[in-house]
Amino acid sequence: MNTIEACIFDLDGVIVDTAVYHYQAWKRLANELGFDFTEEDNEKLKGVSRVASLNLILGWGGLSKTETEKEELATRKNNWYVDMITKMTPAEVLPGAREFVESCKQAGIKTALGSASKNSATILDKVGISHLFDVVIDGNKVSKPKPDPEVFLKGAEDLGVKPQNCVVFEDAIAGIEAAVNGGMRSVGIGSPSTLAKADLVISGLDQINLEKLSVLGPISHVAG
Ligand code: B16
Ligand code: MG
Repeated sequence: MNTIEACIFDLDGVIVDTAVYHYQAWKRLANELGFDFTEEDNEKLKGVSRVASLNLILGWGGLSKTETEKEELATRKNNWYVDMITKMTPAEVLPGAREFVESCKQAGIKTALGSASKNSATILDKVGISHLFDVVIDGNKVSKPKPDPEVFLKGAEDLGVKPQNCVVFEDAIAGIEAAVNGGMRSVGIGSPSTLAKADLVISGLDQINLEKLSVLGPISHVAG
């Protein structure tokens, strides 16, 4: 079995729950445009880029907009979202996330962030965990959305680790598919029925440690 040399973490839904802020900002935009936006709708946007999310929402509202109008709407939503995430605190790191990423680093496993968000630097800074990631690949650095593996392959490349030696942690179906498409093992965060293509599914990073991770493969440099 291939050794595990790097762990690549999605941000929203794995390290922090920014979906609640995306929800509030998209709902406000939809309401201003004259239709409603539910939490169920929001579920479908997890892991989906900002532009793709807007296109879906406009479709649900039965609206058609020009590219210039779409740019203005996406900016409006993002400004509200940024207002909320700049108020985030370290208490908002999801249970077990900080501890697990720290334990990876201590064991000599390299760590990367692999997120669709263009706001990942602000979020990591506000919750005080920027230093836990050797490499950050986000929506500013990639052009192809998950399930394309670009975000994770770039993370592996920048870490200097082969894809087959990486494990991806993801809460979105498209994210698990991106890991599979990139030739990486994956841990799904959520429900086993939804994330059936993941090699292992847990409810959150508080449910895993290095010993449990090692069911996916040997860890090369566990510190003594
Ligand atoms: P932004 P992830 C994703 O984060 C979110 O799940 C998704 O809802 C959001 O639309 C996307 O980031 C883009 O975010 O508007 O900040 O660029 O799960 O890939 O970490
Ligand atoms: Mg996610």
